[in-house]
Amino acid sequence: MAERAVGVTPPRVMTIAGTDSGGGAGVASDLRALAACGVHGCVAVTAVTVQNSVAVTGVHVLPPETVAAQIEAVATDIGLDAVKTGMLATAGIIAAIAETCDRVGIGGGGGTPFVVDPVAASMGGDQLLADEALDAFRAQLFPRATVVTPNLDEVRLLTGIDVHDRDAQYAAAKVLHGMGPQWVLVKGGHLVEDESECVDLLYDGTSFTEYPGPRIVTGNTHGGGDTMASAISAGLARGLSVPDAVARAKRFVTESVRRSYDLGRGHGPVSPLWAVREWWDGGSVG
Ligand code: PXL
Repeated sequence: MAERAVGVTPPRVMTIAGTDSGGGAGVASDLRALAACGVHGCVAVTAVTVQNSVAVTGVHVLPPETVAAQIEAVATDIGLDAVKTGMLATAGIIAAIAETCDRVGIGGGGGTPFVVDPVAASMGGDQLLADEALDAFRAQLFPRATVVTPNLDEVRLLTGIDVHDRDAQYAAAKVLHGMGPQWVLVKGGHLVEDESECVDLLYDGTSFTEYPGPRIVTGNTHGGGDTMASAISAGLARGLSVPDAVARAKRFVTESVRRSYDLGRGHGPVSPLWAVREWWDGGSVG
């Protein structure tokens, strides 16, 4: 009997995030993006959201010890080449993550690359983070982060800066960098002054790099930020530098938004598995 060839184990990335019963954002989009980017996705669930394409109508938050235990179980057996965070829900969960990161060597100088996406609300404005948890983000996760990836709504919550133009985007990057992360990516998708492009801005405390991409006009961007942070963490796990991981993730997200689709009566999801889907649709199967 022919032996099955043993596959090469891909890099391993953990998402610490919430679930979305509509399958658009959070854990679902992260795992799709991680798979598409060629890494093995592991999961630490923080909260279960009751959600469809229109609204989040319920949130069940897991105990901080259960979040910490999921991270520790995976880190001490499977091992991790990068970690990303999404919806963290409460200050208690953030504290548990920070403590576990220190214990198992995630983030900080020399630790496993740590991508912190400071998710605060859904596209419809439903709150995904307790108000008092913003302080915990700034004090406990930002100093441990390899890169933080706020959108402009999250920038306003974290810094008080209302970004309406490129100058303010630069100013916000400086303020956020002062909170301790190695790199800051201020995403420009919500910047209305840019009509035909979305410019993301990367800053490491010394130099700025702009990442322009075409603006694809659609309401179906649910899960877009999660996909971006997941793709960055996959790139880091695969050994790319932060600027190269961001450049690749930016192109990947643009293509995922281009293939986004209608779902329900609200915001449809981006489509990180577009390349696999094209393979199926192309008749290469069977
Ligand atoms: O896209 C941000 C996000 C992350 N995680 C969960 C979400 C959302 C947005 O709705 O529901 C669980």
